[in-house]
Amino acid sequence: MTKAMTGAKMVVQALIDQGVEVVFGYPGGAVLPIYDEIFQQNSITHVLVRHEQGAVHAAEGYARSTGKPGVALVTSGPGATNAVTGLTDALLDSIPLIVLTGQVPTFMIGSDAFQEADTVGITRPCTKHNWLVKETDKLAATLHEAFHVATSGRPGPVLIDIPKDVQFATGTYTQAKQVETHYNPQVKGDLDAITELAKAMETAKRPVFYTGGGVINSGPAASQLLRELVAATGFPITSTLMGLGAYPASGDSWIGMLGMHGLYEANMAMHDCDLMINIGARFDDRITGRLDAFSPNSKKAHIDIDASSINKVIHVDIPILGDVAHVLEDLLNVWKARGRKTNKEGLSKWWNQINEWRNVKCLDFKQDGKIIKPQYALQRLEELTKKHDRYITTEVGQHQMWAAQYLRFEDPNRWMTSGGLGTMGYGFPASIGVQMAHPDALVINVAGEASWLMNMQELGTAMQYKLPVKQFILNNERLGMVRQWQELLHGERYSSSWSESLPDFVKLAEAFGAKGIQCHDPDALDDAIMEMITYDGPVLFDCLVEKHENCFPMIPSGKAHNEMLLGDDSTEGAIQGAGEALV
Ligand SMILES: Cc1cc2nc3c(=O)[nH]c(=O)nc-3n(C[C@H](O)[C@H](O)[C@H](O)COP(=O)(O)OP(=O)(O)OC[C@H]3O[C@@H](n4cnc5c(N)ncnc54)[C@H](O)[C@@H]3O)c2cc1C
Ligand SMILES: Cc1ncc(C[n+]2csc(CCOP(=O)(O)OP(=O)(O)O)c2C)c(N)n1
Repeated sequence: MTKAMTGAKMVVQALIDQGVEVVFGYPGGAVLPIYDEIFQQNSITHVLVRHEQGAVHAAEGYARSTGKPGVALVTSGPGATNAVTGLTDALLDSIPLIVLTGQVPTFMIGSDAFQEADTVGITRPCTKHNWLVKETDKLAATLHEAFHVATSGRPGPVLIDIPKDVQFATGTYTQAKQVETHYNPQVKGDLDAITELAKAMETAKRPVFYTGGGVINSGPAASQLLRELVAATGFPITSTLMGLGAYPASGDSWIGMLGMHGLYEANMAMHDCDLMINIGARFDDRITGRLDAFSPNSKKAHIDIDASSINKVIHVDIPILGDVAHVLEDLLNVWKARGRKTNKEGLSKWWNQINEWRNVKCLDFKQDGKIIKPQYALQRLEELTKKHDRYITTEVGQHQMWAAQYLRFEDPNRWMTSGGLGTMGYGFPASIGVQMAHPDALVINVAGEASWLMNMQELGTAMQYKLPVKQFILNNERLGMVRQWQELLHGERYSSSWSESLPDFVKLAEAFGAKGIQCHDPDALDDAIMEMITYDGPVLFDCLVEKHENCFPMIPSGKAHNEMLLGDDSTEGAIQGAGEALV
């Protein structure tokens, strides 16, 4: 059935037909017809953010915590350019987003019109795909295709630029099912390659599953199959920052996060393994460290839905192109049909070795004295919130890494962090997006004070929509991660890594009508955290922590996995000097 309607109405109709419930946006001249249509309907909730960067990060939080695409709507020119950081963030972390931008009327494009920017040009490198729609008749089909592209294969952000005259004009609405798409990424893996992997699993003496964000992207079935595979084989499993929760932190085979700030046992297992099974991870440089020293003696398999991800950084012996859930299902079937074999003797020795590495206790720290250690703050946060229906977002810096180390994730889609782009300012708006999707859940953004200030205006959004997001700020009055690198790698020359004019966060919260809590005393911390959790509204928690604490373990850039720095409180202390590290 086709129907005549304006372009602006088509936008709203297409969003409704695609099952969209929430749009994060900010109005302006070039999108007013769409805002007018939003005003006249009740199916979609529009959340007015305070900055377009906030809209896109909120849409990311919504998407990552639901598995559904996030939607943002912004105006032309500065609205679109403000969205660029969020788009790039979503592209690097494979988050499905649909970003709609207004554009000047078609007949004015190229005339330096008011608030004109070449949005498709600017966003081409930071979207999975983008479109400038010049005819109203093509708008609905483009919108439906955009949802398909954003969510199929490797997910990512897409953008549709809609000139104002296209919004005003009347055209024919196309239903989603009438749209023919030519983008159909391969989801089933090659059975020969899967059988080769099953065979390698039967004989491996030192296997390890190296899992990543692709397991989360693939959906809940992938996490279930992963759990089954790990339980059936008894192989150790590690994950990247982006994959936390796909396998439970309480699971028997969990050896912790790997990488630059990963656990000693996870990195050593990666370095010494003889079979590495990469499931939906992309050999990021925070993982590999020095490439020519990366896991020198292992056979490597890589399951990934994006052909361009395979053999991009690390050459693998068994490439498997496909969706994690599909491939794991086939892998389990093949491995079971071949007799469920593993090398039991080898595996037992391997676990003995891993347990020795575990004894290093790389996350140990001492909370003595009257100053709160950031690790302690997170340990207490974990203890007091773990039984809740809890979602965590983070900003970027040391606090982000400590959150990954000390909070424990049992399920997928509970952990939202900016991994690839490392965007300070991501966590607060992302927490707003998560809370919109899960109104009754406990949503906590673990933040550093510097990152949090980058999108602090969103406190207005949290107040307006009565979103009880908790902002847990580990305040070290420093750009902590930068300060740490300067201490370890730049001769303790602390160039511009602290702020001399931080606000009073309690008063700041109160100025917006939110609750502010400050805590500096380890003995008062539990009560203060409980006050935060039980307060029915947004809270800004200013947790004053040790200012010069460093985040360990740490593999300095350009070093190998077995050249990790450990903190003084772990059993072995610092293993190697960081002096010649490449930055
Ligand atoms: C300060 C800082 C420190 C960091 N330190 C660490 C660290 O110590 N350890 C760490 O792990 N990370 C760290 N990171 C994050 C790091 O930069 C990368 O973002 C992260 O390691 C990438 O994770 P990933 O390999 O799981 O890839 P993702 O970016 O999640 O990519 C997923 C991969 O899976 C594929 N994929 C997607 N969907 C599917 C599907 N359905 N089926 C199959 N494949 C699919 C994609 O094509 C892609 O190759 C740090 C970031 C910051 C900001
Ligand atoms: C937008 C942006 N600018 C700069 C950086 C570089 N950077 C990474 S961590 C960091 C310091 C973060 O400080 P804070 O938020 O207080 O967290 P801490 O490291 O102290 O926990 C900086 C400046 C970044 N990641 N993002």
